[in-house]
Amino acid sequence: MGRSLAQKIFEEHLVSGSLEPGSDLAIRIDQTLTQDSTGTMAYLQLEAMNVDQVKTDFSIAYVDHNMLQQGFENADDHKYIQTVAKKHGVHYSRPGNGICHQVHLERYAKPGGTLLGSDSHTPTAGGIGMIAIGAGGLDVAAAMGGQPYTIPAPNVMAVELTGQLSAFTTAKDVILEVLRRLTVKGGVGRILEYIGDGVQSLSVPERATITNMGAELGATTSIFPSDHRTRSFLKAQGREADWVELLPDADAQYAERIVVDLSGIEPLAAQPHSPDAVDSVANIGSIKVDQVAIGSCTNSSYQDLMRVAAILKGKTVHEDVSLVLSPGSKQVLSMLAANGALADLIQAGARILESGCGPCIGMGQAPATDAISLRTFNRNFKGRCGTDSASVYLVSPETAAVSALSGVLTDPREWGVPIAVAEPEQFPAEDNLVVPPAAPDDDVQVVRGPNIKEFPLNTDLPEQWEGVVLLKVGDNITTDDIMPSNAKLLPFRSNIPHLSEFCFAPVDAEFPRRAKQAGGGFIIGGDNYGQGSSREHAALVPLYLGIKAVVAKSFARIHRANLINSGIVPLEFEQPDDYEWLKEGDAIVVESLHEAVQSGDPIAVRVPNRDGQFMVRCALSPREQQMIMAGGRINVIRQSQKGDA
Ligand code: MIC
Ligand code: SF4
Repeated sequence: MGRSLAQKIFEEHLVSGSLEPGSDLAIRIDQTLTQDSTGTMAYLQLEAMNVDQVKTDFSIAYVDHNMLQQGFENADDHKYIQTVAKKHGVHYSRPGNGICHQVHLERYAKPGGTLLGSDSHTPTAGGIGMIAIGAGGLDVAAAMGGQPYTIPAPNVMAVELTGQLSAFTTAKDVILEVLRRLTVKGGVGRILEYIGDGVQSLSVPERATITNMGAELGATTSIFPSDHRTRSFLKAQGREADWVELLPDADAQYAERIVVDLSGIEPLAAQPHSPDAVDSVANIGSIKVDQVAIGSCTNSSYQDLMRVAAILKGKTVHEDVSLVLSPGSKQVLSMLAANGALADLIQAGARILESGCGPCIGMGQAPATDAISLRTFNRNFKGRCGTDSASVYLVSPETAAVSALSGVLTDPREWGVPIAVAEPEQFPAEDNLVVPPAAPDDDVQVVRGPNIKEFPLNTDLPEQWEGVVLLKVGDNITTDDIMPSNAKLLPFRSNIPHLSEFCFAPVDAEFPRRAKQAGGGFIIGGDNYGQGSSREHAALVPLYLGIKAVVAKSFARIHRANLINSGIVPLEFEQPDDYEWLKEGDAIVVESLHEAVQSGDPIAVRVPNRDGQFMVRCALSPREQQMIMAGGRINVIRQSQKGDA
């Protein structure tokens, strides 16, 4: 039977388990990446695991998120990451070098390899033919320590691309079309493998825009073949030696298949406040625009930004629009500077930010009250931009640029003459902002500022729990809802006590007070609970507040793993109707917890104040059971170290 591309790479890296859907799959990890907002925690965990030198082929720590230095906190975190990386064999990408995913694609991603990153958009590297997966910091730390990464074996879905994009329709519109069809939970438990004749019409950076936003589908990852286009990209990066041809077998079997005709795609936009609320730009109409933000790990390629520059050249941004540009990498920004395009952008009124995540994670450039912001980014969750009342639309760079000039949402096809930007034959490939690690026996002092606090640890699972329902939330709750991030909170990613005061702030600002007063309790969630960012703070902060379990209709993949890593039990409703019945303030008693965790059989949960009960299930793999019983993954690792001693 023919094999898919994903299957080939998994088989090559298989440590244990199988690819049979429903079973666990443990793979060897070749490369890891961290970024600074999840990285401090990941390296604290690496230290707690007593890992001296990383065991991967290549590990790198990027600094790209917490770039504003309003106080000492972010600079302290950078220093900690730089020194801890140097000590343990990790490369360090300095602030200014660019966004982890963009830089990794340019300089380090390799077809056929595996990459684990403490950021949900790690699958960007799938654009080059790599199995690249986002995970919590603890899982990445364990991979640095040489442990395999375990996931439930996903189904591989073929996304067959036919035809070719027409002028002014882009890779961004392709992934928005996939999101429109599959929704933000349509990728859960799946890998999207792009196949078909249309694939070769897309360059590597275009493919990476598509795999980047596979994260918004909840997919485990997305992948493109490694073909002649991959070879040209790697050659232009001075890395032709990293190229291998990697294609699915002609008779590859896929669990599911969808067909996307590229020729039929038109300019699209995701409307507030979800990446799957997609409609065509033409249908949405000429709404007035207050802000346009271009860049991010989704749309920062040389060609993306050159097309924007070509549209803006010799023009002026509309007087009511603030246009900000956050380029994804030093490489792209320096190319724009060298060929004059940067001058065209500045002259037109673009406000140029440093290479980093910037407004995408609310690190500055929050829009005005009730503003409409068009962004080439990947997430438009309510409040993420830093302004609760703002409405964010996700669009392509072309739609963004044309609208920045007109002041209203504009279909870029109105621009008329197509813009051709040739793929560069050579990129300036200098890695001078990447600091190599020290030699293993060098004496490196790890610098810890006062902002770096200990992370909470759980205790063994008790046999019985009682507590109240502290909060009931709806479907598709994001980790931005659970533990928001913005310019004010990001500096505290290594300070769980401080962050805990803002847990669930966008949903219910009173939650932390109630949780503390009750000494902890339970959260009730709907479908796809915990979608979005990989931040394990969305598990560690509730743990700190005494949350014992989350009972939900279903969980998003990375967040479920983060809960288990922290020893918080993810319980699923047996009957989704019971979700409707439960109320905030209900008392809950869970008995025979050990049996429930170890057998996976449904158990009854009593609700004494309403004289009722409901059934939940705790379907865990043996490995997950062990972590829950021990109160989290760090405890399991510590116990095994004691056993080894
Ligand atoms: C995001 O896009 O939400 C982030 C910020 O990059 C997160 C990581 C984080 O919360 O630090 C992600 O995508 O995992
Ligand atoms: Fe940074 Fe935004 Fe990409 Fe997250 S999605 S890595 S915040 S640019």
